Amino acid sequence: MQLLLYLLLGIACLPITGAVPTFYTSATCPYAQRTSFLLNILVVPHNTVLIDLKDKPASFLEVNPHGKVPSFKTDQNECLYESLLLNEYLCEMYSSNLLPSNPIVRFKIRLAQNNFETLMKTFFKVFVAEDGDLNELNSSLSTFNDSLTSGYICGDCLTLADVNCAPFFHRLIIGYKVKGYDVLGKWKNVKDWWERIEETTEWKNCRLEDDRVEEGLIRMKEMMIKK
Ligand SMILES: N[C@@H](CCC(=O)N[C@@H](CS)C(=O)NCC(=O)O)C(=O)O
Repeated sequence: MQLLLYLLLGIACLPITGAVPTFYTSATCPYAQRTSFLLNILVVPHNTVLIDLKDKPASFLEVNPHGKVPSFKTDQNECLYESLLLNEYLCEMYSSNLLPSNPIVRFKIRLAQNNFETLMKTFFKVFVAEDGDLNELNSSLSTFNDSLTSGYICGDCLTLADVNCAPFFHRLIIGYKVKGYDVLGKWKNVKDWWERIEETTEWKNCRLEDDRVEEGLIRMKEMMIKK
């Protein structure tokens, strides 16, 4: 009995030798911020490596030859990337109810993300053009506002759709502000939804300062105009 106890306690004290996953991110990337937000919610033990995208280290390119963030090296040495796919993997791996197993709910989450991506494309188009037409964007935002009646993008609780859309919505709010418009003042459901996101500690812990978001948007605009 004593021997058994000793063995059990001894095993419990063995150092954990399994590798910890590594998350490759950059300071301002909204795609990587999706994954930061999710990793915070799921409390996944991991190492974080901040990549300078203008000077990518060889060690990062060895992990992901595409050189994109977010990238995630699993404890099995698999490199995963593409934020939407990576975040689905994380939800599945860590059994999160942010992506329920019900196929219809999963479909709705993916559809909402799809629609949101279309909205963001319109936003970027309007933001880059000096005389951008706001009508199309306003109509998409109105539809988005109507879809938020239950509190979150897919119903009455936070799902992966909210997590994946949040970093981009932050850019939209700031981009609108730069143009002199107040998105949150105009659409009530959107405002309430955004306040719910802003209240979460997990978002606060990966949120970028508004000034930095603005700088990033202006840089992006200059680059797009040059092209
Ligand atoms: N579709 C990708 C986009 C990721 C992406 O474009 N990340 C940018 C930073 S925001 C990047 O890594 N750029 C480096 C490069 O393209 O060389 C995703 O969803 O993860």
